[in-house]
Amino acid sequence: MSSHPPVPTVDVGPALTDAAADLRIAAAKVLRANDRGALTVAAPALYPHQWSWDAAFICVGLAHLSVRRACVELDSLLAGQWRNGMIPHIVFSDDPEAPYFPGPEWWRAHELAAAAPRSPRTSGICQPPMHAIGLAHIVSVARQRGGEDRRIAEDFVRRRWQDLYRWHSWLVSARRDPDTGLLTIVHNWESGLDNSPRWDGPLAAVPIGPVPPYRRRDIGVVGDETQRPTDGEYDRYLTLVEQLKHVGYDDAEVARTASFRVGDVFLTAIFAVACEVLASLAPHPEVNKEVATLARWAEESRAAVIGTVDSVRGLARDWDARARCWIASDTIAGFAPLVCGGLTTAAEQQMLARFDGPDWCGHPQLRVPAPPSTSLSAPVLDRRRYWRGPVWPVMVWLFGWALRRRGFTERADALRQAGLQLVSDRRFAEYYEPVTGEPLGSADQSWTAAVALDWLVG
Ligand code: 9WN
Repeated sequence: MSSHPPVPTVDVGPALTDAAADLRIAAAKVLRANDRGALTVAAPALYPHQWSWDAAFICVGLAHLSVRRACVELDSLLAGQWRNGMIPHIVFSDDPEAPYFPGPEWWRAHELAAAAPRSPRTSGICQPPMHAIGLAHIVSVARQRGGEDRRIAEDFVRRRWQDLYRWHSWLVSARRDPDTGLLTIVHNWESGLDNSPRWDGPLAAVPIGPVPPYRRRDIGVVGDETQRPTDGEYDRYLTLVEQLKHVGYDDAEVARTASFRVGDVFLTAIFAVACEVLASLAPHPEVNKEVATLARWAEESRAAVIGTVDSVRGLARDWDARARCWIASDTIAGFAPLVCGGLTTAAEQQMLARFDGPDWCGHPQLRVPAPPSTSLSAPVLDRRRYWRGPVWPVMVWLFGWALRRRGFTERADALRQAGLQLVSDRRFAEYYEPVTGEPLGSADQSWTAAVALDWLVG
C-alpha cells in the first residue's frame, strides 16, 4: 500500500464539479504565468525557453484560452525555423535572465550552421513533429467559436501551412532511412523521450569527448538527481552536440558522421499521423500536389512503423542504423502503432489488450490506469527517473487523442479520466511517480497544464 493519500476523483461529466472547475482555473493560471508575451516557456525554472513539441501541445490548451495567442505561439516557434525547413528543438527567448544549460552559447547554431537564423537563437537539432496536430486543435476550437477566431485561425493556416509542409519535407529528405523508412534521429534529445531505455545501447556506443568543461543546471533546479539523467548520460549528450557543431550542423555531414543514428519508431508514428492532419488542413487547391505527397508520406511512414513490430513481444521497435540492429524495449514507444494506426484489426486488438494488460495500464500497482514511460514489469524500470518509468500526462493525452481519433472512444475517455486524476494535485508536474503518484521533475510544466485544460474543456 502506498503511504500517499488516495487520488481524488475529478468528475468530468457535462456539468463541471467544483473540483474540476478549480483545476481548470489552476491550469489556465499556469499557462498565463508561463507566457512571456509571444512564447510560452516550457517550464518557469527548469526550461525558460520555447521547446518545439512542447509548443504544439501548449497550443492544444492555449486555443481554449485564446485562439489568437495560440497562433502567436506557433508564429514564434516558426520564427526559429531553419532555411532548410527544420524546426529546431529550442527557440531561445532573448531574456538574459533565462538560464538553461546547454544554452545558445553552447549550441552556437547561429554562427556554425548555414541554415540557422541569426535571430532568434536556436538549438541545432529537432523534436517530434507534433505541430500539425496542435494546429488542427486551434482550427477546430476556432471553427466551433466562429467569427473573429475562425478568421484568425484560417488566416494563420494560409500563412503558415507551407512552412509546416517544408518542415515535414525536411524530415523526409534529411532524415528518412532508406532501409527501414523510419525517420532517423541523431541525438536522443530529438526523440523528446531523452533518456528512455531505448537509447541505452546506441548511447553506450558513443565515445565520450572531447567536451569543454560544463556545469549542469537541471539537477540544482529539480533538487533531486534521481529524477534526472545521470552525469554519464550528459557527457554523451554533450559529446553528440560537439559532433554536430564540428560539421556545422550540415545535414549530409551529420548523416555521414554522427555516432548516434537511430530510426525512431515513435517519432515516425507521430509524423505519419501529422502528415494526414496537415493534409486535412490544406488551405487551397494550389497545394493539391503537396497534399498528395503528404498522403504518400503518411502511408509509407505508417507501413514503416508497422514493419518494426516484433512478432514475439508484440511491440514496435527502433532501428539502430549504426549497429544495424533492432532495438526492442518495454517502453511506451512500443505502442507507436496505436498512435498512427495501420495494424490489422486482429493485431490491433492484441496490442490494445497488451496496452490494457498487467504489464501496462492494468498493472496492479499503478496509481492510475495510464501508461508509464517504461513498463512496471521491465527490469530497467526506474520509477522516479524521467523517461525510465514515470507517467507523463502529455503522453497520456497523446494516446487518448490518437485512440479517440480512430474511434476507440471508451479507451480515450478512460485515459482522460486517469490523466485528470494524476494532475488533480494541481502541481502540473512534468511527470509522476507511477505507483505513488508523487509529482516529479518540474512543477508548473506548461504542456501538463495545457493537456489538463483540454481534458477539462474537451
Ligand atoms: C532537453 C521541455 C523538454 C521536453 C523533452 C524533455 C525535456 C530537455 C531537458 O524537456 O528535455 O530537450 O533539458 O531535459 O525530455 O521532451 O520537450 O519540456
